[in-house]
Amino acid sequence: MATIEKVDVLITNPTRNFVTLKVTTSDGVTGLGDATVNGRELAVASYLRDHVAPILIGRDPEQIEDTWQYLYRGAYWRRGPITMAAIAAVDVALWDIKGKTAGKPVYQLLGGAMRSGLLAYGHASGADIPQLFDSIREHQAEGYRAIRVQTAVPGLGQVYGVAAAGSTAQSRYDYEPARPGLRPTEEGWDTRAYMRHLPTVFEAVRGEFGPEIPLLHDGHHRMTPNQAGQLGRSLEPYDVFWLEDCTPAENQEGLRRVRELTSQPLAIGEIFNTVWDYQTLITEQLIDYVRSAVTHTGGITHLKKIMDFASIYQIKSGFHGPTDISPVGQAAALHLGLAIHNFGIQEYMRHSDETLSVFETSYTWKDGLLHPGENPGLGVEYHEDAGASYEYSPAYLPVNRLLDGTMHDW
Ligand code: EZ4
Ligand code: CO
Repeated sequence: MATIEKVDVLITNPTRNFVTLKVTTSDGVTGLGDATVNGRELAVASYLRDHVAPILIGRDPEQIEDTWQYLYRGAYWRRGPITMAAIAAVDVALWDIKGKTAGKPVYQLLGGAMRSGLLAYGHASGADIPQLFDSIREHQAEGYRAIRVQTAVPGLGQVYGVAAAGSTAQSRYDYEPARPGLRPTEEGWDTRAYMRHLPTVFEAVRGEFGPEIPLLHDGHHRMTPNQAGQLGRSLEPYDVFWLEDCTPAENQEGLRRVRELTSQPLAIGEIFNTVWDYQTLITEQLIDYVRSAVTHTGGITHLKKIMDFASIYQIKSGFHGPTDISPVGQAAALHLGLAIHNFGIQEYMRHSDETLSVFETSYTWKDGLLHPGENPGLGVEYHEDAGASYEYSPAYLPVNRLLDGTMHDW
């Protein structure tokens, strides 16, 4: 029996920080897992290096479920983004090893392909309507068949989801919210101004681009349940594919009020880390899409269970795929998405060329569809020399204040 012989934590910053776990077996097989938690990277790196790596040495790399339970139950302290990202990294690295050992892509081990490719959406944004239209056209030219729409709000400065003014398609591609620096930048926010403005944006976009193209929007945790219900109602004429994170869903029961008010499809879960965060949302059918990332929700093993649970309630996947999910995390999402019945849509932002010089991927993008590729395992190679040439440097997500200075959800 091969054993786990070496566990390395690799940190790199090819235009943004990434934490990657590399597990090596006594047979010389290596597996990769993504452990990047945006703005809190070193906490996961320490968790893995100081507390997980030493107890993995000597274990059987084939025992994925046992190792998952060993780390989850064995920590005693349950759940939380740091713990669950660390467990996810180990889990994904072990799936990578199992695939390489079997000579099969991971999706085959998960039951095989359910579809020829994964419908993906990209991020269009603009400071005003003409810029937004240009951005949507650029995405259509890139092959995107579904597009997320975010705009500035009149009277407010930089807000979530809008690419910084003056950035080019190359450097912008796409909206990246973490900013390098020793502390977070501050943004200003007014929910009522946003709620008045957004329906006019969707009216304009539908007028220009017609009824067919799936359009998405992210509310980024900023509304109360009543406000979310009102916004959902005002978007109903524009057939929005999903309204994401309409409230901070820590209070899952709050979504009952949103559902009472609107039939607008809802997506939630990018900051969730276990099935327990979804329990009420799923059993009461209070959402339509699960937004989790493999990276932040305990890995392929745990997110597969969440999706199987969700499938009973006709709830689909819409896995988180921003640039702070590394190419390893993105590949894991693609293998899982290809294999589950209740796949919905996959978020896809292309990584920078620097990132792709460290992480060599084999997933493909064609006619608006992603495919994880046929390489054994995840199909991602990590070039350690290139990675080591980009040193960690602190970067934080912004914080949000209401116009009177009150801290608000960002
Ligand atoms: O703010 O990935 O839907 N996508 C998002 C992202 C998140 C960032 C946080 O790291 O909400 O832009
Ligand atoms: Co989001």
